[in-house]
Amino acid sequence: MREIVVGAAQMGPNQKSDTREAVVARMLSLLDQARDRGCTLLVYPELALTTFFPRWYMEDQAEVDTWFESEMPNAATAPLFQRARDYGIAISFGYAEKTPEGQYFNTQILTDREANIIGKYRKVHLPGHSEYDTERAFQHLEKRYFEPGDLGFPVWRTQDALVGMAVCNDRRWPETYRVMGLQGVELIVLGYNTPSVNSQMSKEGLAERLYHSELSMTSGAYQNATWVVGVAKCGDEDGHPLMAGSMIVDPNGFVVARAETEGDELITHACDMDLSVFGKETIFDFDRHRRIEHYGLITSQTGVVRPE
Ligand code: CDV
Repeated sequence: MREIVVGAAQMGPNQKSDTREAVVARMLSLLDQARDRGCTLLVYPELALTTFFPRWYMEDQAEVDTWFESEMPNAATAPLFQRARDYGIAISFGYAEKTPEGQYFNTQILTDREANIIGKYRKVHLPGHSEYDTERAFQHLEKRYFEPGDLGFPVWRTQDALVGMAVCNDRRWPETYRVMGLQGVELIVLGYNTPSVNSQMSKEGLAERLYHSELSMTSGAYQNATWVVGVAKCGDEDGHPLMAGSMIVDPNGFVVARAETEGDELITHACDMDLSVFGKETIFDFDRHRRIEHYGLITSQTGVVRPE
């Protein structure tokens, strides 16, 4: 059996005033728990090291830069990489990346069990806006602070499986899963920071937000016969509620583990990679059943064009 014991390390809120070191101390505690539960891969959320700073409007680029990491690992995260290496646990987490060329991305990395970074993904689907929006209950300025990811949706062979990544809003887009599905992905790991309320429609609250998140991940898992692990940063962050709902979904679209709190919490599951084989060889055997001659609009057109 090709088994990966996956941990989803849901994190409670990171306040604006929290240091990277204080956040990493909590990540280390989750890593200790993951070791006790036999994990070989531990997944943390999007922007795991800081608060979800795109909720704040900033004009001073020097201030914006304080939320970004210009190298990984760095002094603050070195203890996490060291302990992961000591335990033989691969890790994946999100952070704001500033490249040597001065580009800014919402990034997630994946290591092997020796703590070497073997994969990097940069968020493709950036939600929100780039200028201050007076119509919203709160800001979501990802389009101001990040560029769309430039690495596509690769998958990596590790722990005898094909593993891919996505970040937050990417989980709502079927294209995310399908591009990885076409590379045979067996496990998709993703982190998210999702406000508990829709900033543009206050009546869309926690229940709807949790439902849409689950709907997206379970359907992506089923339609591509892959494991999906979604990990939240949640709770009251800088006075803004983020939803929880971290979960591990099997290749048939069933939730096999689910977080119960809105704080630091580890959920785990021994994921059998071979569970994805049946779906990939039958109803979702892409090679036999896909009809790409009818899918051209998906890559030739971005928005909706209605017939006259
Ligand atoms: N961090 C995110 O990408 N959040 C979005 C919100 C804005 C909807 C999400 O898809 O969860």
